[in-house]
Amino acid sequence: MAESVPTLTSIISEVAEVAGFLWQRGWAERNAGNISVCLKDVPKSDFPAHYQRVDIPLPEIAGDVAGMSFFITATNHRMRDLAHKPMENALIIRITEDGAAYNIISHIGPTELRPTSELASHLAIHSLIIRRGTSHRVVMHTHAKELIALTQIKDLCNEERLNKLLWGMHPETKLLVPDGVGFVPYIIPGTTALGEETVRALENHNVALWEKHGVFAIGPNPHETFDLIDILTRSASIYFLCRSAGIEPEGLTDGQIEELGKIKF
Ligand code: 2HA
Ligand code: ZN
Repeated sequence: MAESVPTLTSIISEVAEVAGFLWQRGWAERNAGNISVCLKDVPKSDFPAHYQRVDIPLPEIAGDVAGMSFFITATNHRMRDLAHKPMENALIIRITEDGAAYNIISHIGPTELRPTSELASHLAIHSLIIRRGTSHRVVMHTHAKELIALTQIKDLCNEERLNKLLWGMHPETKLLVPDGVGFVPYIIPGTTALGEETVRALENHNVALWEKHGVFAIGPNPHETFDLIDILTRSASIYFLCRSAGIEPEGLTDGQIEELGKIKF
């Protein structure tokens, strides 16, 4: 799939389009969910020349992303509104050179937008991506109800069992999400501890399920990040379709999943 051209305008319109998908899927009630995009590849000339130079302190030093800018959804705003008016429901922040604070770059005005309540998790994950040096730029959190429902089943709150179930419901899940999901036991939303556990879960995966809360995914652009969540929810939906028809789904065998793992997609 073609990489999106990293201009600020194209990034903002792609985030807006995907925000609409999250709403349409029923994964983004009220202010639910948040998206951030690292703008390190965007040309400097794309950025507004003027911005508020107030330093807003961060709870933890974000050294790995010091000096970097992010397009990030605003706290207490709706995905369905962002889909139509991205710059009224999201903002650009720049982390200060010492990593101790951020400035709001784009938004000058009375509405005083502030970044998502999950800023700590977003910055911790972007820091992980920077340390890894991969082409991932997008961090996406949504309340994908099909995946949340899986984490309501105590027996499934385990990475091995979750991945066996998700891969077993459809062969393409293993092909398209070969590393599966990480699992984060329940932690209060918006906390640094939740960010730390999410980073741990994403060490070996591009998707982490938050127990009884939602999903976090990372990817190179908004569409491909959405795809990961979309594919996993298809598997979860097949599981629940079978269960609601009174069938315990058989799933693919370990051998079939292993065989799929050898295919380069
Ligand atoms: O943005 O989804 O987890 C609101 C949330 C918090
Ligand atoms: Zn949430």
